[in-house]
Parts: sequence; C-alpha cells; structure tokens
Amino acid sequence: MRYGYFDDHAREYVIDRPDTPLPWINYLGSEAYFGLISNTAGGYSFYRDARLRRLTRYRYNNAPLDLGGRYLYLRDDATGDYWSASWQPTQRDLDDYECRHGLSYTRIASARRGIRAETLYFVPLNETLEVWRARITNERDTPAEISLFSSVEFCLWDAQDDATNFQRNFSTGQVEVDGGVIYHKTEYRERRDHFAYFACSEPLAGFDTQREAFLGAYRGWDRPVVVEHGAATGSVANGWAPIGSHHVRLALAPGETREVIFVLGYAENPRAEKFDPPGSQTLNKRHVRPVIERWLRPETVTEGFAALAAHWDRLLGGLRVRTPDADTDRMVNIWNAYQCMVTFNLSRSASFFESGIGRGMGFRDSNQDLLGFVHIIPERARERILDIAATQLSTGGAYHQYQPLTKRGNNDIGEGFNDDPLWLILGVAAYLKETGDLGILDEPVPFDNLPGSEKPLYEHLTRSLNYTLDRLGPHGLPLIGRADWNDCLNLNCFSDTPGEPFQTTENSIGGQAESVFIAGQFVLAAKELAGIADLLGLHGKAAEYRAAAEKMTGTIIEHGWDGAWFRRAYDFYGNPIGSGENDEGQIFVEPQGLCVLAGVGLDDGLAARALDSVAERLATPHGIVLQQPAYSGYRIELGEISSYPPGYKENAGIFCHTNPWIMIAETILGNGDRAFDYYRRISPSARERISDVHRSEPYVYAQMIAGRDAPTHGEAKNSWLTGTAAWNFVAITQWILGIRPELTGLRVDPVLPTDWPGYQATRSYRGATYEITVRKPAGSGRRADHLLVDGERVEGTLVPPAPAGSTVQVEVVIS
Ligand code: BGC
Ligand code: IFM
Repeated sequence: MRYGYFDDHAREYVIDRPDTPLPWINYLGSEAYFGLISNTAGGYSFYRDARLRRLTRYRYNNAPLDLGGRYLYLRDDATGDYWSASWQPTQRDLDDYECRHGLSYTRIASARRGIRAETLYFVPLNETLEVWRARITNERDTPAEISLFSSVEFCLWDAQDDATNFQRNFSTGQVEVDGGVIYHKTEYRERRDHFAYFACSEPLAGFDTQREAFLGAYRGWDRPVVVEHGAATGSVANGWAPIGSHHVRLALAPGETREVIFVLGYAENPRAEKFDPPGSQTLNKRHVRPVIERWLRPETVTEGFAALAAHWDRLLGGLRVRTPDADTDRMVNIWNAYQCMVTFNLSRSASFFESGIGRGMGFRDSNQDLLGFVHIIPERARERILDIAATQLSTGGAYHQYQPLTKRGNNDIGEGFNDDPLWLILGVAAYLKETGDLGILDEPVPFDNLPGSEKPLYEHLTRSLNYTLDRLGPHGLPLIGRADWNDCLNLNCFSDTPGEPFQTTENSIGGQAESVFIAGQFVLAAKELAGIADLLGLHGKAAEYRAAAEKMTGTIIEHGWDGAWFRRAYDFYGNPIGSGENDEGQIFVEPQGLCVLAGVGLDDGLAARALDSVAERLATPHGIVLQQPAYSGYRIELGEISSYPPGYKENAGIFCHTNPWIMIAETILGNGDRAFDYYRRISPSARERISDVHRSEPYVYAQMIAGRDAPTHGEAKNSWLTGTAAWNFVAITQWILGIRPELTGLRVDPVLPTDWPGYQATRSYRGATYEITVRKPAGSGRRADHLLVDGERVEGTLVPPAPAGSTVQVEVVIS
C-alpha cells in the first residue's frame, strides 16, 4: 500500500493523504537556519543549534505523535466553519489534500468546501528566516469572506530548559508587537543579542501572542477559541506561553486567489550594540526591518525560491545516472544524495527521532557521512575534516561525540569507542580520492583544540593508526574499549552484583575484550594510509603500514575465523562472540562486511564462504539482520545489545548501515546480482509499495528495519539521520555502478546485475566531466578489463586524470 507517489521530474515526493503511518518529514534550510516539517506542517525551527537556539516549540512523543508546527487556520466567516490548511491540528475533513516534499522545501495544498489553500514553506539561501507563502483561492461561484490565522508557539530558546524549567519559564516570556510584526524577545533582557520575528504581508485584522488567549482555557490547538469566534484578541504575552498569530480577513470574488506571505526569522544584534546600557527593553530592530520588508514581497519570494532550485541543480549536477531501474535512478540522482546533504548539515542532532538536545557531532558518524557528500561539496568536506580532526586527542583517541559550539565531548571513562580514530583515516582518504588535494595533509591541526598543539593533519592519521596498534589484546586483535561501531556491544561490562544494569565503569579500563570488526577496519585503514604515504613519497612508511595490515590479516585468519564466517569479538573473559560455539549471537554481519572490504580472505575463499553464510543465515526479504540468533535475554557480559527485544536495533534488527558493507563485499567478489538484490531489499523507493509495512518515509533511509525475530518484521524506524545514507550511496554508485574515485584517478568498474544491458552516467571529477556509457550483453555477469577513453583503448578500468574543464567520453564495453 502507498500513501503517495514520486514525481521525479519535479524532484518531489507527493503524499496524497494526510494520515501517513508516521509523520513523513522534510528539512528546510541549508546553512544556519533549519527546520523540520512534516506532511501536516508539524515540526520546528532553530538557528544553528537545535538545543540552544530553538525558535519554535515542539513536544516530542506527543499524542497525536506529531503536534506543534507551522499551522494555518481558515475560517468561513459566513458560516463559522473552520479547518486547518494542512489537516493538522483540527483534522477537519478535506475535499482535497496533497503534500509535496521537495529539496529543502515543502508545499501543502488542500481544499474544503470550495476554498483552496496552497502553502509553500522554505528557507531562502543566505538568510536566517523561513517563508510561508500561502495562496488562498475561492473556487466557488459566489464571493467568500475568509479569515486566515497563522500560528507558531515560541520556544524559550534552550529546548532542554524550555521543556523542564517551568517555575522560571512561566514568568520570563516576552513579546513586542510593532507595525504588525510579532517579535519574540524572551532572554533579550539579559542577553540583548537575539530575538525572533513573525511577520505578515497583509494588513492585520488582529493578532495574538498569548497562548491561552488564542486557544482558550482548557482547549488545544485543534479548536482555538479565537478561530472559532473569528476574532483575534490582541493579547500581549507576559510570561506563560508566548505565541505568534496573525489574523487576516480576505474577501474573495469567485475564482480569485490572494497571496499572503508570512516570514518567521531569527535576528542577532550587531555585536557593538549587544551591551547597550540597561534601560529601555525595546528591541533594536533597525537592521531586521529591511529584511522583513524584502521577504514580504512576492517578487523576492519567487526569486528566492528559484535560487534554491538552482542551488540544488548545482549540488546534484555532479553525478547523474540513467539505469534500467527507476528506483535506483531516483535514489542516486535525488533522494539519497539529498539525505547525505541533510546528514552533513544535521549530523545526528534533530529529526523526529532525535530530539535536538541529546547529541552533538559524532566523530565516527561525521567521518562516515563525509563519504556521501564529499563529491557534492568538497570545500565544505575539507572544513569538516579539519574541524573533526581538531577534536582528536593527543593519544590518537577521540571524543565519541562533541558539541559543535564548544568542541568538547565525551570520552569520559578513559577508554573510548576504539573504532573512532580509524574512521578519520577513511574519511580523509575519501576526500583525497575525490579532490586530489594533498595540501590538506600539511594543514596544522590541534589536538583537543588546544592552542600550541598543532600538528599536520597527516600526523593525526598516523596517531589514529597507532592508537589501534598500541591497544592490542591477548589474541593480537584490537581492544574494543567501550564498544566499536556497534555502540551496544559493551564487552567490558561487568558488575560485581549480578542482575544490576549494565554499565561501563572505571573498572572496565584494562578490559581485554577484542574486536574483529576493528581488526578489519584497521586493515582497510592501514592500506589507505599506505596509499596516501606513497603519494607523499614516504615509501618506507607505506611499506610499514602495509606490513601492519598484513600482520593483522594473519591475526584475523588465525583468531577471527570461525570456520564459515568471521567471528565478531572476544569478550572480557576471552570467550569468542559471533561463533558457532555460542548458543545465541553466533554470526554477526559487521565483520563479514568490513573484513572483505579490507581484502581479508579474498585469495583463500574465506571471503566467499563468509558471504555465503550471510546469505544463508542473515538475509531476509527486508534486508540483512545484524546477528543471529537474537539474544533472548539480557546478558551483562554483552551489555546494551542484549537489552533490546529480539529483532530491534542492535539485537538482530536490520541495521541498514551494515547492509551496504555486504553489497560492497559482494561486488568485490564480482557478484553483481547479489549486491543489487541486497540493495533493493532496503531501498526506500523500492519499498514504497509496502509503505503500510515499512511505515517510514519511502524517500529516505531509516536507521533500522525490524528483523525477523520482531513481531513487526519490515517496519522501519529512525529515518533520516543515519550513516545508512552515505554507505548506500557509496555501495550503489562506487561499487555496483562502479564509478569510484581513487587516489590516482577515477575508476569505472561496474559490477552489475546480469540482466542489465548497461547504464549511462555523467560524473564531475576534479573539475572535468566524464560521460560514461556502460554496455554489456544481458545475461553476462562479467567485469570490464579495458575502457575506451575518448575512443582510445585503456587497459584496466582506471581513467587517467583529465584536465579541469574538459569533457571525457568513457565507454565500458563488456563482451
Ligand atoms: C544506538 C542505540 C544506543 C545508543 C547509546 C546509539 O547509537 O543506536 O541503540 O542505545 O547509541 O549507546
Ligand atoms: O555505529 C553506531 C552509530 O555511530 C550511531 N548509531 C548506531 C550505530 C550502531 O550502534
């Protein structure tokens, strides 16, 4: 069952009924001002930091689930009938409803009893505001008298405090209404530096800024008394809950459309004026007036919206593909790339599943996100790398997560998540492969942002590698620390009191648990660093890194191989995890993926055997589960992984992030059919027709799909902010389609499903444009052994680098 359809031409997903199984959301904003918006206009906005500068209030886990947003109410003043233009919150029946989520904008259209409303929501480039452009049309053959009410509920800036500190906050809220503009100025009294404004393009019949006056006592957003009566009260909030609502009266002739523009924005005072002497509490709004006036003009809005579309044309123009599979095309060309950009902007901070107050930037997460957006915005990827690397500790270790503003984070118990540092090497390698910008390796970067500690970025990479080598366990495998990629595999957890909740404590320091996953990741990273060292002419170092990789490969085969797959780990007591010896959790997906990616077991058949085991034991129609059998009960020696009910999250859920590792591994072995089959199993677009089972948005990946042990097998959760976006993008574009940047050029080595006759693509790479055509006989699963580059035969699959500005024709002919 579907709840809408893809409009690929418009690059939109069109939702045709409001009651989707979960809020299906979109993001507004691209640099400083962001918002989340659901298909019924639910959501909130913030400036830079979803916790500390939240403009509008949103109550998570509400009932109904999605309540609070950018709501417009319409009222037929002749009859008193009123409704919501986006269905929520009144939920009055609509004769027509459509939500179009596009690239950084959302358009919601509806009609009731001959009155049509279409609202476009977006954040213009380079502005710290959002525009709501409402068009109200009278489709009746008689005149209509319509009242339009806007509404937002202001958040008192710090979302955490706003949701908890009522004894203070019920007395601090302040607004100012001036010239029809509602200014929210709580905190201005002491800080004098920031405020919000909410403006309307039309003359007002009235306004409200006190929630209780607007809603009425004991009423909710579904039936505001002001809307019911059709008259605003002019309330000015003092304490309690400041809101913004404009009342506009529209007299519409038959067929007439009126456009009403609302602008909600964030303003900061010029620095020099921040510390005005106390006295007048009146806002300094000289500098925002012109901005407001400009954005209330229809021409500005039209131009701003066109500029946003052009921005996305540029961002997505760098890679365009035409394959025999429409789901693949729309994911690669539009939605997967879009999701990668959203993870770049938001990391894991604010979604409908991440509250915007919990997490900062993940060291591991951000490095992996890079893999998905480096080709779209290489300059910003460079900044991001330097920013992340500057949080690395001098030991080579890392804060697991850090706050973007303070750059401080959590690595509170001495031993961190021991995979973290290695991701920096993989992130930097991806950047170098895309850009060839070796200069970044010389950039001075501090440790823990301490002035004076700067070392070239290259040294950070070597410390990352040594961090693993300095922490090897009894089998010579890397110590896992608190956990590795799998946050919940807490093998150094133990408690003197059986039955106590798991915890990693100071006692865990010195824990001897080892990770085969990190071992595979180390081999991969050491080989990458060797390639980088070679480019720098450090051949001796390169040889050292390769030797370390080879030694670790030997250790994996000796202690990490279980007979038919790679083991997962050794626990605190030296027992294997992810082994046939275990009663539960016998096989885990992660090491099968990472070890094969690293090239372990390619020559001796172990890799192929491991991937067969994945197919036999872990693959389901909805994707590959994380491990089997699921843990049926809690085990203190395993930690959080066993705290989840079977089939959810890390306890045998389909953790989508890991699936592309297997897809890539399959392509390395040349199995295009299997790789693509796995790709389609979790592709949101390919799952659209089972939206009633999948339940999350069909246009973006979710972190998890419930595994076969769960009663809700196939149900997706935690959409949008997940490393799944980047890794799937890499799997399909770089390994299945095979267009893969390397340190010395662009490789084109497709590993396609046998029934494909080929595909076409255009890829920008280091300033040149590559027009790629792949042709192969249907039924052939072979790979290319040569290319035609501008008609000339080139042995192998590496396209020699072309001068910037040139266009290169690349033909891949597989016979
Ligand atoms: C995992 C969760 C876990 C949390 C805290 C997240 O990354 O997905 O399952 O509860 O980390 O460790
Ligand atoms: O690897 C982690 C990631 O960093 C955050 N979400 C869950 C993953 C698996 O535990």
